Amino acid sequence: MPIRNRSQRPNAFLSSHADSIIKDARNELRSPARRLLGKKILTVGGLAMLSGCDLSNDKSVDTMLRKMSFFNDHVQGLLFDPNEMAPTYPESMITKPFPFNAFYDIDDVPDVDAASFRLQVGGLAKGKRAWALEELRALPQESQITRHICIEGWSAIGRWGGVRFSSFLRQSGADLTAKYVALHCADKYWTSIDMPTALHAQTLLTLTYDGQVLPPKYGFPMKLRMPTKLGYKNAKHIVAITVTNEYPGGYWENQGYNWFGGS
Ligand SMILES: Nc1nc2c(c(=O)[nH]1)N[C@H]1C(S)=C(S)[C@@H](COP(=O)(O)O)O[C@H]1N2
Ligand SMILES: [Mo]
Repeated sequence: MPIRNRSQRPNAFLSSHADSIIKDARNELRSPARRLLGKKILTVGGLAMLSGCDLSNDKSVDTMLRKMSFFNDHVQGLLFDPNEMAPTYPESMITKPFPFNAFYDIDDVPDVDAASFRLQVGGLAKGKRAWALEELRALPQESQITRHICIEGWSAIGRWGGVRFSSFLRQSGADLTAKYVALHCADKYWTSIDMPTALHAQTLLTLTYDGQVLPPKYGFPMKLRMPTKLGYKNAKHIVAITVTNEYPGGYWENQGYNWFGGS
């Protein structure tokens, strides 16, 4: 959350009129031209700045921002074009070595046992199937060279290979009309994505990095790669997937990162 100036008093007018501000903004965005404008300005921080809001610990302001953040997710969801592809790159542009990042040090990367590993699919999915690694490797594989963008200020190009997530979800009997797909990881990290992104053609359940079995630091046994989303949405070490209509949040999202987290 962008804290502009903690010493300034919260804008009492804005905080007490949060509902009508949100309603006005929503009406403003009904026409397509306005939506385009929204694409440029409607970041959580941008919206807060536009409204001249001075963020503070004040509870009502916090509530307003929470609403704005949800509103922003909604708008981003509307703007998401399932047919728009993220750029791909030539092999020569792969970043070497590809950076490691997690909410802990590289020495604490989880060690997942390949033989006993089962990927659990639960929630709104028929059969609640569990997949062994070999079964996932036997499905048709695709690969992509795309850019991973981390909110902490770095980006890198890498090559990932694996199963198209939309076909995986179909084969798992997932309800594709559900709102969310939650990703639970071996390191207690979790995140969740919107169904249109889950079904995007470039969203891959990756099992390899640069042609090799995905190494532990990059998320063994699997990382969900979405070049349309920021790094923190790209869950590593996935052990369970839940299809749901209840907002699942995420490790960073619950600490203020934008939930939609993508384009
Ligand atoms: N399980 C898990 N997945 C995670 C994270 C994490 O800490 N744990 N960090 C996220 C963040 S913020 C980034 S930038 C990428 C880093 O992936 P990399 O180590 O392959 O570069 O993983 C994402 N997925
Ligand atoms: Mo990140």
